[in-house]
Amino acid sequence: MKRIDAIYHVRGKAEYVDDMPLPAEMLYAAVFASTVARGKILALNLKDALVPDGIAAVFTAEDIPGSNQWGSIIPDWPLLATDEVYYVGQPVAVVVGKTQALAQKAAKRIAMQVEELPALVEPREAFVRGQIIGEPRTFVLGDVDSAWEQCDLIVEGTCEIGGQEHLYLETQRARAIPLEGKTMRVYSATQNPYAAQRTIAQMLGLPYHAIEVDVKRLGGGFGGKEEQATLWASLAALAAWHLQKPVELVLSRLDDLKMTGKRHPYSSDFKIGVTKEGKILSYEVKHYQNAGAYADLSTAVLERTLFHSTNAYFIPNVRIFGASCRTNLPPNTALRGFGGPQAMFVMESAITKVAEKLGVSREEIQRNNLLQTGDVFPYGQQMQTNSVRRTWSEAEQTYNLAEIRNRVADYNASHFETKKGYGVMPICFGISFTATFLNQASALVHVYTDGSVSVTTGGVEMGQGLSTKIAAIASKAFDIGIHRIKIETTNTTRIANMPPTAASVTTDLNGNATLLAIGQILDRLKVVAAKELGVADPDKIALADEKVLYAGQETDWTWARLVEAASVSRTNLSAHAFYATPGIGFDRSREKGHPFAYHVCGTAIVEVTLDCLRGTYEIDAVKIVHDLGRSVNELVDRGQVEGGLAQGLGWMTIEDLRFNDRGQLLSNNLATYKIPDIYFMPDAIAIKFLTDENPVGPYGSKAVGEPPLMYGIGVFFAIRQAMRAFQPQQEFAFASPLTPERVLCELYAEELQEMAEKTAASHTLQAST
Ligand code: MTE
Ligand code: LUZ
Ligand code: MOS
Repeated sequence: MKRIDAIYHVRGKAEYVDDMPLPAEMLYAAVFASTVARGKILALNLKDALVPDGIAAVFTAEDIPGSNQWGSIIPDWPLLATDEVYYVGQPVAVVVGKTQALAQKAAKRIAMQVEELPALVEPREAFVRGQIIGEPRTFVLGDVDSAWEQCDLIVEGTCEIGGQEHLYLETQRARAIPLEGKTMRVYSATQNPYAAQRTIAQMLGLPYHAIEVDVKRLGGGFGGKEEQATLWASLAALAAWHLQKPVELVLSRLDDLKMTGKRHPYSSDFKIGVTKEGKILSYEVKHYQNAGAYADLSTAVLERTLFHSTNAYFIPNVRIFGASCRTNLPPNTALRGFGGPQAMFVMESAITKVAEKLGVSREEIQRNNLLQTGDVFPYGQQMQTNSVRRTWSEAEQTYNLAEIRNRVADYNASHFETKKGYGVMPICFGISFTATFLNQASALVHVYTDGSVSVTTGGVEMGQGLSTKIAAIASKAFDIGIHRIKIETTNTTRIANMPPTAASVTTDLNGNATLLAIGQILDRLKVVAAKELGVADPDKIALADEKVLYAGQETDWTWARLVEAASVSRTNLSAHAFYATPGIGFDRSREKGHPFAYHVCGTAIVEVTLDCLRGTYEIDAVKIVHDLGRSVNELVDRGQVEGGLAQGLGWMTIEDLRFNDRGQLLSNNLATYKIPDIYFMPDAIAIKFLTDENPVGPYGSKAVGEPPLMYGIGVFFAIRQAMRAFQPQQEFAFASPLTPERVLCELYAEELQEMAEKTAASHTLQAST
């Protein structure tokens, strides 16, 4: 089955916030933001901004009637800055005008006097200065300290992990429309309609029911609209509220890059101890997360880092420490993987360093330590399946790892200026929001008397194919044609209190809720059918392929006829149902529990060729075995695996997010921030699925959105292997992204050092003559 919205996408007919008909008298908002990373606001002069024709108003924090503070976990973030600013791009005022261009021009006329203060941009420095958000956390398993003595080899190291820009196609935007009474409808490009509703209501001092948030679809979210879309929706709503006119707020690409948070950079220390045989006995890791200026989701992201710190391995003695460090960067936020990728990168770095010291292949150490059924994670949960080992051996056999190893060795023996490398990357990602209460969802299903069906859930379509999957689930549950199913917009008046569309669980949660709602309607329809057929037992009624069966035999009743009859006999053809993931929970006082409904596992092999004269590389192939479950739509899921992989490869290689020490974004446009394109991706992507039934997913399916991103981590270690083939004696850093520039600098570190010394010497010479 094709995606249900594909036809609209290819014809340019798919509706986003921008495509809705313009309401009369709509105004446009522009944001005036801080240009310094930290400072005291001494004076703010708005007068000049009001001078040009077509400017309706300028709003600041003083115009907020209710709460200026927001944030889903810790409400430490002001919607509009008051006395101080804490990052470049922090909103201070909103200018509203007849066109966007007018509003933007007027915003430039605002004069703000700021006393600039020294900015913090490095997480370790923030940590030393006590700038910590929430509490540092520590997970412990076994006894690390006494385990070191039993190790034959102990190595230590440091990782510097870069951030990542979401680069959703549709930039942040919202349109707020005041309605009768003191109410408002807000069309927001958000993954989290309920958060927008809550925050806007609190900002205006209104009950939640006064605010309706509606979302048709997003042009990508990738986590960047899980928390941060709320800010822009709120600012549009603030202006619309005061002016009693529709107001739209859209960030330009450059403003979006500058003003929004990204994936968290991490600086981490590891210490790992192994036996001669390559068994990991002990692992200690300390993660310093660069959280940016406000809490956002950072503490939750850090928590997932702790959960995934041992990735797909069983290690009996572990101590994992993590701190969320407050710096003067835009608040960092969710991005596909949510702290998991950073944790896994450090684990893989530690294993790599061990392998290099022992002079064995990475995969020898990896294979020796893979999780199996019954193994305990540092957070207390037991591994329920053997799919790490199964995907590993499946990948090893299907893709002939031994052959790849020999081919690479042969190539490297006979080539000097180019080298090949490969990296095997197993993953194990926990499925459920780590905050247990978020694992809930509702669905609302109507059957109309013509047999057509309307489904609303709390999930947001953001390109991941949610609508297609929910439609497939509904079509299968009723056993009626897909053309009869319509997926409605996500709307807070139809579904209340929903969690964000995130954590890869949206189909799991909302699909299950949809099945429960459909189950209610089917039960009622069976009673009607039994009555109409004059039989006693509704349990013997079934629907198959739009026909009514009794005791397995076809009758002359169809779906459409049954629905019509049900309505005439006054049967409720609508249902609302609620689903909450059973059996999960976590005790933070002990840092132990069963936080995840299940794990998604897989193994990838990444192959590269490195040009050792230029530092450039090609990704030759990526070969994956992925634990997918019984897919609801395999084409959509394959797209998620490929898309996630692309985003992971980009994060590790060419996506070079840079700030200077004054907290200014240097990679502030698409000429300086590169993402993978079709040419960057390998020609050969092989994907094989394990298709065991998942008992807790709708129709046995599994979450798929985030885990494949982490296959991309393999590319770092593949390139590193090629670098070591060229320079076997050199110590290379565990620093990402491994851009061609970085590769070159590392390969020629000695020569560069010599050149620098010569240059310095010649300067000294010149200076003394
Ligand atoms: N795929 C597309 N095309 N666009 C997106 O924004 N977001 C990813 C992933 N895949 C995203 C995507 C992220 S971060 C998550 S958490 C999941 O989709 C969310 O959707 P799901 O829960 O339905 O998998
Ligand atoms: N968001 C969230 C997430 O709030 N909690 C999570 O555990 C999570 N995990 C992955 C992605 N987003
Ligand atoms: Mo995804 S990072 O959970 O939006």
